[in-house]
Amino acid sequence: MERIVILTGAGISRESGLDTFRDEGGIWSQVRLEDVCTPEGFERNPAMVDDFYNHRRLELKNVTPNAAHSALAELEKAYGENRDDAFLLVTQNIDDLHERAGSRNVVHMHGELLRLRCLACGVTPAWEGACTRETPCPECGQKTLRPDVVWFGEMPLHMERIMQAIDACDTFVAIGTSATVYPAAGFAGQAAQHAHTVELNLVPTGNAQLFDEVSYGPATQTVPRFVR
Ligand code: BV8
Repeated sequence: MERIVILTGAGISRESGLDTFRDEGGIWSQVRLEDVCTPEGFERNPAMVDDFYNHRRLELKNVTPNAAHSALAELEKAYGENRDDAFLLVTQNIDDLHERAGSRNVVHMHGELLRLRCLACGVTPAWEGACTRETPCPECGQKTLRPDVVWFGEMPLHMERIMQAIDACDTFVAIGTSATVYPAAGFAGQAAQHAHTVELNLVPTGNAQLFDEVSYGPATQTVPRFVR
């Protein structure tokens, strides 16, 4: 069976009602990345960062997966027990829409919105509600919780596993990502050395010339068509 790696970005969740980052009116036009998506920003004003992620947790409760998420879950079913990442879904997104659509082999390289991390004892509890500076860690009781997401300047997660899967894949598909943020933006170039590459995005990205196959338009149209 052909081995496939799929990389998704904020664009796949756009039609579920979640803002992207860099489109017009996107998240980085509403709040400064430096203030809410860096360790320095958290150091400077943790309450502002708490508010930013509490707002997104609340928003996530009111949205549902769309046809693009469902199409990827369908595609994964064809891989059955899917031994050794023959099908791997790598997402830059911190929402849980892939999982709620039924995807199983999902790697969140930028962490997860519905998880916290305790800076004192290291536990990463699932977290649906609001987290503030007064929220005690469920494990050690200390008030040292932060969002379990990867900020700029922090090491993305599961990189070795992702690199191995890309090196071994026959097909690499990038969906709904502007190819702006590294190291994710470098995956297409790595795959293009040996695999068939596909870009499914609203519009061509800066990586467009790296792709053998492209389809531009809303993900709820391009992804089900690609999967069929
Ligand atoms: C790191 C946190 C090193 C969670 C995010 C070169 C190499 C390595 C690093 C760097 C490098 N150059 C610069 C860096 C540093 C930096 C970086 O890349 N900066 C950029 C801005 C130049 N990278 C990092 O800091 C990374 N860490 O490299 O660590 C290291 C090494 C050793 C030890 C320690 C450290 C960490 C990056 C992770 C940052 N965290 N998020 C959160 O709050 O969400 S990144 C942020 O951008 C988002 O989370 C998202 O994950 C990411 C990418 O955005 P996209 O998903 O692509 O979204 P965007 O809005 O940009 O685009 C949406 C797309 O969808 C568009 O193309 C649009 O056309 C399309 N679209 C819209 N609607 C639809 C659609 N498509 C289809 N259908 C639609 N309806």
